[in-house]
Amino acid sequence: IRKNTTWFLSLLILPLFIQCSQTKEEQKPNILFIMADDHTSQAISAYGTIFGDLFTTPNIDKLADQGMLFTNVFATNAICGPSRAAILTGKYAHVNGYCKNEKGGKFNASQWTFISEFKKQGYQTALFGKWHLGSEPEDFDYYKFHVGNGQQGNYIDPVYNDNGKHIKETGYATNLTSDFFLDWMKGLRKKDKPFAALLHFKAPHRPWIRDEKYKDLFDGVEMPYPSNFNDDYKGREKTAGDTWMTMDFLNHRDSKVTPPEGLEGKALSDWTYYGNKPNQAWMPEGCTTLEEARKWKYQQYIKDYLSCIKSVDDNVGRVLDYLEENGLAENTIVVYTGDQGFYLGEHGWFDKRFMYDTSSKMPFIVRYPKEVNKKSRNKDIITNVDFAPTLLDLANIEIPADVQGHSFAQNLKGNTPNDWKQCMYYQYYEYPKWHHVQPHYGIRNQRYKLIHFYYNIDVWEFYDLEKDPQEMNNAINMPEYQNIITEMKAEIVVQQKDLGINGSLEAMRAITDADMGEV
Ligand code: SGN
Ligand code: CA
Repeated sequence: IRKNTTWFLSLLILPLFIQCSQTKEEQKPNILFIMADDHTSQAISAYGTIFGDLFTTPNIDKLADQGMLFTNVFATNAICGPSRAAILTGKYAHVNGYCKNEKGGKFNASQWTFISEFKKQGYQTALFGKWHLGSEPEDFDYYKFHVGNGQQGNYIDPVYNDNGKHIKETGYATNLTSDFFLDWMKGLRKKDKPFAALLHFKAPHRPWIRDEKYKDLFDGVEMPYPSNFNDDYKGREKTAGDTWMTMDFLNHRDSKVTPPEGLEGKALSDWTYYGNKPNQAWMPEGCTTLEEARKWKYQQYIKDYLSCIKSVDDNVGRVLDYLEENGLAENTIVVYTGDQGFYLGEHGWFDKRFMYDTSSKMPFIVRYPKEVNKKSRNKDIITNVDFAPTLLDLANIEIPADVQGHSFAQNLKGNTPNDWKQCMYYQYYEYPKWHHVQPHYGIRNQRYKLIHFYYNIDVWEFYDLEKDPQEMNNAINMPEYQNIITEMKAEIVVQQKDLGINGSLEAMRAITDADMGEV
């Protein structure tokens, strides 16, 4: 009888044991890192937009509703490849080796990344959509990323690198990239392991091509303009006033103008990109002044850009539904972000690059029901090198000492540490292509920003963001700020030393001049 009882008891206990070990395994959080290329917070309704009911992002807003929305998250170098490299490595561009898109060469994908660490810890890792770092990704169990167009990818019938094989797919990139992610979730993924997946949309990157579904969206509507659309760049003539990113630089292709009949080859290509260079501002039909042309181009641009985001938002909805329907919503950390901010007509521009807030600020939303309060908001100063250590920290994985970013896991839980950093360091190297933005570095704290433009000009700018959130008044010479400016100049030296940046202008210029190779 005794023997039988023991046997019977062990039968009862065994499943409990299995149950326990499974629960522990399941408790490792999954990571779903969603990033849309050039998606800026002025185009997410949860952040507040100037478009009112004309444009909303209900699915991204749902994440903000169920999690934490951040208002002071910054890219440390506001362009694509460098932002992606900083996110993956938790290190600044000069350390991870990827400082520029143009002549930036190839990202060394065999270096440590948060993905390589998750893989090492037994996670299933995967990448979908935009990679844009020149090299082949490493440490992903599965990847399917955009090739063609220097890895920028295409909107319609794009070619993907599917685990080493180039495949031309049929359809619209945003939908396809989501399909591939969902296929992997349902199929190839090993379901007994946690996952860390990157879902990186090409949209809403230039040339802002819409899905058929949204071809008529905003027809007959005049979209509102940002209040500084007609910036005259006073006091910033050599910096903000000397770019190739005003509405004048939107070319025929951007503006979706049909080419005249009979154009072929080089003539067709010249016509298509006409507008890209200085003194090529062209007049759309019906416009007689530059001012009218700028408004006309803005209307086309903003409607296309926002239409691209409607598709992103729809697909975020599909993905969130899948997580919910499969019991994965509770235990998955969902991040939604863009690789940098973007100008939607502010200062009269499109594109990004500047340390000014509109382009350096990233939208950033995290949903993780287990640890993060619903509808929570955070305004701590955080940068893209902080993402990698934070995700590892949330999964209880040790952060290597050479990672430069800091975990904000406590901030996410609503307990910002008292000694949390008060300012961030920024540096942009690429010049003159694209868009002719002077290389610059600087620091920003909760109230002030100091920038030095250094390549072939020597210009300092200072902004009081409380009084001048749009950064229209360069206050570098105003007597009342001289003490703060002196302090911040000293702080720049401290930051550069801490980060291992050689602050000599020669060394910095050399990075801009270096040809690391085209992708
Ligand atoms: C392309 C775009 C630029 C854009 C860069 C970088 N020109 O070169 O307008 O700034 O990408 O974008 S295009 O005519 O080819 O569209 S990034 O997102 O990769 O940094
Ligand atoms: Ca980008």
